[in-house]
Amino acid sequence: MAEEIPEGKFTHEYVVIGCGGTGFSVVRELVKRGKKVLAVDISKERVEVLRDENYDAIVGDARDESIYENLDFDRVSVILLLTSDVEVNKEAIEIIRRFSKEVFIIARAPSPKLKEELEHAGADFVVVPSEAIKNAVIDAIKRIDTFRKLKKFRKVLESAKGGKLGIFTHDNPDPDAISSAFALKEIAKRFGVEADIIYYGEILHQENRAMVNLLEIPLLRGDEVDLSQYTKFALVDCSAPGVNNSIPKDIKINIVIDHHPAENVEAEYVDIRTDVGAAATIMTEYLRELKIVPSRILATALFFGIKSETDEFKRNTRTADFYAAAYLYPFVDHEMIEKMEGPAISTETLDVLGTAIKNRQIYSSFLISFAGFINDRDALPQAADFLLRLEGISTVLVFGVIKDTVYLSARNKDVRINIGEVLRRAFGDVGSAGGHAHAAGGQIPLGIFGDVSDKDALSKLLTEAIKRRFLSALGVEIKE
Ligand SMILES: [Mn+2]
Repeated sequence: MAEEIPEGKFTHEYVVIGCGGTGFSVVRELVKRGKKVLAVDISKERVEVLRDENYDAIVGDARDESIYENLDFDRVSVILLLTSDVEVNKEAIEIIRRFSKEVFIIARAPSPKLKEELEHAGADFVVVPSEAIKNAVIDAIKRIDTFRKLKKFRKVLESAKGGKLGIFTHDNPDPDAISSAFALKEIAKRFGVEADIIYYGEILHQENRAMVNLLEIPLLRGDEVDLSQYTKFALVDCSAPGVNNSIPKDIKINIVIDHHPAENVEAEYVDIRTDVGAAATIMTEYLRELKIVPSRILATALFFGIKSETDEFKRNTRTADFYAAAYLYPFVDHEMIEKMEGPAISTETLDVLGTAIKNRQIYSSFLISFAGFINDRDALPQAADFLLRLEGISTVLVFGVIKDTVYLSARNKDVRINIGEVLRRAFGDVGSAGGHAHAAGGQIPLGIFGDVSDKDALSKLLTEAIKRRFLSALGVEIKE
C-alpha cells in the first residue's frame, strides 16, 4: 500500500478516511465548498472512482502509520474518520494523537453508547448516523406540520378570490398588530385577494402614529367602514371578536393568527403560537414559507413590530423572534426605524409634560402630578415615563382631565411594588384601574369629585383626593 503514497507531504486542509457512501458525499460536499480535501480509502476500486472524478485520493488503511507520516500537520487541520468499523476508528484516533495533539478529529460511531469510547480515545467530535437520521426525521415532521398548515392557509385565501378580505386588529392597534395585518394584506394580494386593515379605538402613542404615517400603511376605522362589503374576515394579534376588542360579536371570522393563549377559537383557519413573542414573527415565517420576499416597507414594519412588542428583545423574546428579526434585517430601512423610535413631540405633549413637571409633588420616592385639562390621553404615559427618570424617584402617578373623565397613568421601577395592584386598590371602587407591576392606568368619572366648575378649585380638590387614595394604597402616611 505504501507505494501508492507519492513523495512529499500532503498539505490538504481536510483528510477524509473511509470513503464509502457517507465519506464520499462528505468529500464531494467539502470540495464543492472550496476546501482542499484528501480522500483515503482501503479499497483500490473506490480510490480509482474518486480519482476519475478528479478528487485527490490515495489507498490506505486508517491504522497505517505511513498515512500520517505523510501528512503535513502544520497544514492539515481536520481528519474525519468515517469508516463504519468503530474499532478501526478508535485505533486510528490513538495513532493520530501520537502525531498531533492539535489536529481536529471527527469520528463516526455506530451508536450513542460507543460515542463516549471514541471521545475518550481523543476524538473532538463524534457523529452517530442513527442520531443524525432521527433528527432529520423530527425536522421533517416539523416541516410537514408547517406544510399542512400552509396548505390550509392557501386554501382559505384562494377561496376568498374575487371577494374582499377584512383584516381586524385588536383595539388601539400597536406596531405588532399593525405590521401583522399589513403582512396579511400583502400576502392576500399575492393570492389575488384585495384586503383592508380595519381597527377600532385609536392609534395611540406617537411611535405607532409615526409608524403608520412614515410607512404609509393604509388603515380603516371600524366605525367608518361598511363591513358588508367583505366576504371574509381575519383577526391578527387577537383571537375572538368582541373579546378585548370592539369587533362586532356576530361577525364570522375565517382566519385567526395570534400569539396570545386562547381556547375554543372558531375560524376556518387558526394559527395560534404561544411560543413566539410577537405576531409579526409568525407573519415573517409565512413570508418565508410562501417565498414572498418582503418589500422594504413591509420588512421595516414587521421588524419594528417585533422590536417594539418584545421591548427591544428584552421582554418574552423567543428564538423564533430573533430568527425572524435576523431574516428581515437586510430588507429593513434602519433610518426609518430611527425616525419611528424618536418621533417629534407634539406641542400638546410638550405642554402636558411642562404642567406635569411644574405640578409635581414628591413623597419620599413617590411622585404625583396633575397634568391639567388636556386633549391627548397619550401624553400622560409619556409624562409619567419622563418623570420616572428623576433622581430618587421610583414610582410616578400622573393624571389629567379630558372632558368629564380623569385619566391616570402610573409607572414604577420599585420591585416591591405592583403598581397595577396599587391603582386597583386606590381607585377600583370609584372607576376602573389596573395594569402591570411596572405600568398601569385608570379612568375615574369626574363627577365623583363633586360639582365644582372652577378649574383652580377642581385642580386642588382632585390632586388632594387622588394623592390621598394613592399614597394610602401604597401604605404611606401623609404628614400635613
Ligand atoms: Mn402582539
